[in-house]
Amino acid sequence: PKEIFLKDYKLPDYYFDTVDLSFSLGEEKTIVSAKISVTPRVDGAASPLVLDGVDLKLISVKINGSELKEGDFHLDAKHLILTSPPSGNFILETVTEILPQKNTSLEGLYKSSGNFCTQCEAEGFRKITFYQDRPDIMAKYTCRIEADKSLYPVLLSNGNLIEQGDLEGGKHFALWEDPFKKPCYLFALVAGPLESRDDTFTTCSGRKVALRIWTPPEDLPKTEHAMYSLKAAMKWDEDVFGREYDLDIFNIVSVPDFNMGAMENKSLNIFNSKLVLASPETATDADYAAILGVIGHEYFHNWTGNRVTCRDWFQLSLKEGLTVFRDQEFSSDWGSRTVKRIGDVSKLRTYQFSQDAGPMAHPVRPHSYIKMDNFYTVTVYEKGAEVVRMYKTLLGSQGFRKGTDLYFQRHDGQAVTCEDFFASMRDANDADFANFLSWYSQAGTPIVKVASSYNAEAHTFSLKFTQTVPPTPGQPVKEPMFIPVATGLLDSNGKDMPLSSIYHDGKLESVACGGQPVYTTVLRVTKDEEEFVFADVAEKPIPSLLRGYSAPIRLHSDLTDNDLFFLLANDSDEFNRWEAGQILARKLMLSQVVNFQKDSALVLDPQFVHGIKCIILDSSLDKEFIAKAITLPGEGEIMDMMEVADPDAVHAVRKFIRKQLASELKQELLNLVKENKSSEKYVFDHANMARRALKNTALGYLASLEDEEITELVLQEYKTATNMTDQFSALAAIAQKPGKARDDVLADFYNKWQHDYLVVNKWFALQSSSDIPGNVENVYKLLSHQAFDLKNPNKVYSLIGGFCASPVNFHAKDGSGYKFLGELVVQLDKLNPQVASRMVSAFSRWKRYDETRQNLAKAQLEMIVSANGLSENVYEIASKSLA
Ligand code: B3K
Ligand code: ZN
Repeated sequence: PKEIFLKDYKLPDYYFDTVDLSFSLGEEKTIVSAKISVTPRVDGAASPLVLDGVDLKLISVKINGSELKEGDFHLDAKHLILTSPPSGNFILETVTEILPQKNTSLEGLYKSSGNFCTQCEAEGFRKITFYQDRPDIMAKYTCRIEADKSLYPVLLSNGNLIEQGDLEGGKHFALWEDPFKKPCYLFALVAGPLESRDDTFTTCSGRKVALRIWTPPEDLPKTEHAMYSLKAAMKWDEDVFGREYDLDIFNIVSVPDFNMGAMENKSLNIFNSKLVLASPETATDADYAAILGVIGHEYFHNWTGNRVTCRDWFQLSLKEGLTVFRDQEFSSDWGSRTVKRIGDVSKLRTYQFSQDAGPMAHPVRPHSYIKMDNFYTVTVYEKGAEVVRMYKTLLGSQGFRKGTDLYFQRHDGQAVTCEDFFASMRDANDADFANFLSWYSQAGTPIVKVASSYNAEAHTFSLKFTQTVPPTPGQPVKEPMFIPVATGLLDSNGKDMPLSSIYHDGKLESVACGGQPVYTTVLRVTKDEEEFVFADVAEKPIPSLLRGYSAPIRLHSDLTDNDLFFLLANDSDEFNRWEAGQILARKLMLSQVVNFQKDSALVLDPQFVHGIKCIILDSSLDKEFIAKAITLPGEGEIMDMMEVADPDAVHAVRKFIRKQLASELKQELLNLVKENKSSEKYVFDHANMARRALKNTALGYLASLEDEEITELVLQEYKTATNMTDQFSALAAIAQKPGKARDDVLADFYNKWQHDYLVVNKWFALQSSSDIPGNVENVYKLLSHQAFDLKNPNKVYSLIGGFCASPVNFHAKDGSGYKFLGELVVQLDKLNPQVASRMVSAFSRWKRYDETRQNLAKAQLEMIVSANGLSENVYEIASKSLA
């Protein structure tokens, strides 16, 4: 397999100006005709034109109307090379044959439950027709689709419908024209028996946009929330970023077979149905929230990704980091900013930190790849979003907005790089960003230590920072990073102290801002070692560091447990209240892991119980915040902090603390359940969601007790639930313990919901991710369940992905979990390399475990790497994991 490097980027020799595509969709094969107007970049230089093409059968190729003969072109498994094209502009026409019905990779053109649909990002367009499949080739497209009218009554593509009509033999056609230039990865086509929910949105300049969400007819009632989300997103982008929609129509299509969440094709977004369809009875609050966020995300791409796109795939974070940031902000403005931030930071810590510390660690802008699909990662997306967030932290809201305005003004219609975004931010604000660009080029999570001291005579308070960035593959030595640390100081009453000025680099810098008192300031840490000294600090403060999680780093402060309990109770920065609780919980869990490994008794610190109790009883707090604050850090996060990860110890400790908390706070938890009963009618708003979250978190704790009465209570909750959030939480609570009650409700749930594949997927995931001893056996059985299908990515993510997410069973010491995954990856790879590659990633941190486990996991990785006909996708992850 060939590795591709950022440093080798070259401008294309040819540009494409217009592309006219024509599809004749058939049951056996599909014929694709393409007519492309080609312009050489440099006049007169007639270098070969290399077109990408995979799994295509070439029928004919013409230049300026005359058919090329053998010798005028060269065909290999991945390319069509025109050896000596004419100098000057010319017209290239190709006809190719493809087999969408046989395409199980779900990349290019394929069939999903009776519908034709496409997925072209990153490099799927080359499976549709011969093309320069790279994002810096931007052209205007038309697309004519011809198909059987009764089987495919709806024919969609990008842009506006300009012509349609009936044809002989029961066929019909539609002609679409997209007035905007676009890279081919944004091309889309859909054909099938779909119906739409229709609505309109009037833009800020008064244009009326038709909105349509397409699904099979029976699913239409479940698109109300998606439509609500779309309209909210359109309005928000106008209000917050000044971005107006640019066409008269916006389509969303929902399909059940899709490799990822969704795709932002110009004016024709295609979605995994689990991110469109929702009803109170079948979808949870988490599903509703995910739909809001992803509908927003794909819509926001219209400006950040489509109007301004990436020069090459190494720049992926230019659109993804920025668009994730935008969807995070959209969801924050919709609900609770703190709770959203907590969720996003937890995700970053659990998945991105782990990736950043393992063999697949790569910078936000990777330096190389074998398969681009492997780089749609938490690093490019979530860490990329943190990088964008840091600009905003440094510039403030207004400065940040000036930066994005300039970015759109300068680059509309262009394919650009991360430096271009950086330059817009800098130039619009005349800002000094020091070494900020290294966030794009250096991998690894910076570790920052802080030591504090108070000088009672001088009334100064000093913070000394030391930073290191750990080595990552290909980057043994790192430069210091530019880390914005938002900081406040609390007085002994827990109130924020006004900040006046800071000594730094031998200068006294004023913090004050136009006479207004300042309570949080952003310290710019740019060196290996650096000191900041706050002046005029009347008493010894407790520092609140990295407020709102102002940089994606691991922070080690010298705060004592008492300081942390104080922050948990008092910090005006709600995020840091949660954070203080998490730091305490992590310390506690790690200390008990040591006890477990020494066979000593596990104990729960009463001060911790008290801290949790205070949070539960604090009626001034947001209920969803309380739910988050009483939830312990995940097992992965704790294992990540250990020399040798010990899944059994971490699991036992987390279970012990949960049960102990439940028993000591039983009454308080019961009260939470009682006081936060759901309203009869399901309402998706923050207040109602928060009540449900708190009640269900309490229920989960209670169910860990051996207590008949509680089992009854949870069963009752299950039976009387009127929405999926409550019903599924109760089911999950009961399913914690093996036994008849568990078996009965699981069977009942399946009977109730077997007709709804999205609910059945939840049922798969709940069972596969269970920590019940020896669960691998159940998962094998579920593989042959009638509702399971290895060809459907959602089912794979639920059953196989779910299993790998349960550390005790996946890392079972007998190797049964590893064997299960190894076998499945090899099978899956033959059907769908992208999905197989996502699954094989579960092995990548094998070196973190003890020797027995290491050997077992390594053997599976070696087996995979040596499998016949292995895809480049899986090869890249597996071989890098072994290296
Ligand atoms: N841009 C797509 C992801 C495409 C993944 C290709 N393997 C979805 C998104 O981030 O919005
Ligand atoms: Zn995206």
